Amino acid sequence: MSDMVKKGCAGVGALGLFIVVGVVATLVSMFMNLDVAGDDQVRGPTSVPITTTEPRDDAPRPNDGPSPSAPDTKGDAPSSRKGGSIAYPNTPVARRGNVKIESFSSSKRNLMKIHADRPRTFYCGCGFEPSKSIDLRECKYEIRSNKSRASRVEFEHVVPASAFGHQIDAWTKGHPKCTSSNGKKYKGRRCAERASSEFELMQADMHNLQPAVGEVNADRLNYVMAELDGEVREYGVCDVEIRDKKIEPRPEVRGDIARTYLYMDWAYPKYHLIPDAKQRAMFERWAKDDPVDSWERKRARRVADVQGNVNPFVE
Ligand SMILES: [Ca+2]
Ligand SMILES: [Ca+2]
Repeated sequence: MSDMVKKGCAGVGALGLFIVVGVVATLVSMFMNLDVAGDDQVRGPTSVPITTTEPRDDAPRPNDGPSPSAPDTKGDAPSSRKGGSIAYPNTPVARRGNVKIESFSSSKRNLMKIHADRPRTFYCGCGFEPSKSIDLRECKYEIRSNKSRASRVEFEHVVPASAFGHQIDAWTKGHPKCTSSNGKKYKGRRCAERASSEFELMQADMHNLQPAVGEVNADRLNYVMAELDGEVREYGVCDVEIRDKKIEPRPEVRGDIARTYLYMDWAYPKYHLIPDAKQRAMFERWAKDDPVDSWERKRARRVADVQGNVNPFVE
């Protein structure tokens, strides 16, 4: 073989080796890229650092339950617990609810002043006088059955007093303080009012109280908020339906009611006043469909001025 042919063969060999190395490097690079892409596809929440500061949903919560003893001072996150999208402010629990107004009767007096420039009942929109009498004809209200209570305004608990009262021992079991002058023991709401300052404060929380036609208040009892089929009118033109232990309020106050429930659930978390995700979803929808208006905001601020705590869902 001539020198020229030998040099040519060596050159072709070197070029071949170079091409092989290049192809292998390209394949390795492609493989690595594929691998990275695959890693991205499977990378999910597990790659996000898991924080352990929030208590687990199923962790024991020593402050839960009906005992009105030590106040619950930890923050909590019921919005995530119940699957809601309206966030609960992380205010310490001891500063959320009413700790100032100690009697229901003083709340009622305060609320008559708060509503003085807008004396309209909540469910039916009937006007009322400082004397608490209602002009039923003006609002085309028709009495269903209870004439004396239909003619007077009463302050109604939007979240019923029994919803939290039933979780207080004095209500369900009685208390040594609950003995009549004739020696007879009693329980229920009267005993909770006498023996539980925690119940008194919750019952007197003005954010949860609205003026209502007494008859509607009487018929509502402790029934839950709901959407009912049909539009029966048992109270004249007033768009409120009460049946099957449920109440459907008019659309104009559904957001106000939702924000009251959210407030009560947030302010007094151990009572779980929005008991499940379905109710919470309904209230969140109501809150969205009936946003805060100027009167609702004005009223909440007046209540906060007197009572000392805000409803953050109305701010
Ligand atoms: Ca209706
Ligand atoms: Ca409204």
